[in-house]
Amino acid sequence: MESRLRIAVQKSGRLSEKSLQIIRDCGIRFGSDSRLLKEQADNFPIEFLYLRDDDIPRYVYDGVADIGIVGRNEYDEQGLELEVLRDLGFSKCRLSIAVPEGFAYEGLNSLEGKRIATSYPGILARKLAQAHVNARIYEISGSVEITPSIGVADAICDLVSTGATLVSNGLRETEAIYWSTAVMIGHPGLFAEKRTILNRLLLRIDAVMRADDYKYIMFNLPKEHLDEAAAIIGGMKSPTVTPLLDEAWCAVQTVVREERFWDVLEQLKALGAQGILVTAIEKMAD
Ligand code: PRT
Ligand code: ZN
Repeated sequence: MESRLRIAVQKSGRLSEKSLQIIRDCGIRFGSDSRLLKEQADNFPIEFLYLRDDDIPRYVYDGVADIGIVGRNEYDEQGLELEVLRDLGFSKCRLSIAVPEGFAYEGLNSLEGKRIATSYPGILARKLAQAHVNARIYEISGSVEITPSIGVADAICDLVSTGATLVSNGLRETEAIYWSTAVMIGHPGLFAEKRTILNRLLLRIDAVMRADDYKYIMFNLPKEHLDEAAAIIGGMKSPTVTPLLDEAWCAVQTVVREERFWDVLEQLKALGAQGILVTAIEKMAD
């Protein structure tokens, strides 16, 4: 029987949609019926297991799944030794200390002897140990942000993205102790056939993620400014330059890193570039 790579993704939650989208962007077709526990792709040897995010590292560790997509926070909290194959960059959040109004927070030392509620006792304990702070950690699986108001804890350590939840519970974010994004984790001992499928998948994922980092731009430029434009664009290779009917002008095509894009655009305009067209790149492989 043909071997299939088993990937564990969150069944329903913050990671689900983007985890499946990145696989879809790799040209892999499947139904993504969230009522199912297991499903196969139509055109790639991969099989999905839809699980609670907390269970994903353990399933990969035990070899039930070969790879998985999970928040780095969950992976680090569980402390199972796996391969982190890729940082996928989405579901960005931080693990922060937050305190009620009136708590004079001056750093981790202010937590000495205090009760801290969290769903991430492992990461918090490591951080406190590094800072030589002794505190009492209360492990709670959810609704951590209400614990100070009901007298269960003096402070909390919880995931934050916008911070709105903390504010609406009368808490102040005082210090981030850990940063997380979604990661693809893998079983370190995959046998050759599965490793080959994994490498095919990673090649596609890299192409999708690289494409997100770049824009494709085309513009017309007075030829005399070509060297200056090339220096501004920098980047991977020299740009493609095509002559135009008007011999004083040329057409230029190239890719530019997303984070430099507005800078580059302004500088090209200053050189006299015209008819600037910008498009997103769908895939980009070496
Ligand atoms: O059911 P299952 O166990 O699978 O899901 P879950 O409820 O345990 O996890 P889920 O879907 O809530 O989160 C999955 C992962 O998303 C986490 O492990 C993080 O890696 C990541 N992530 C990103 C977040 C957030 N952002 C986030 N904001 N996880 C949780 N939150 C919480 C936060 O703690 C707060 O209570 O969302 C609330 C709103 O946040 P604010 O700051 O935007 O108000
Ligand atoms: Zn969970």
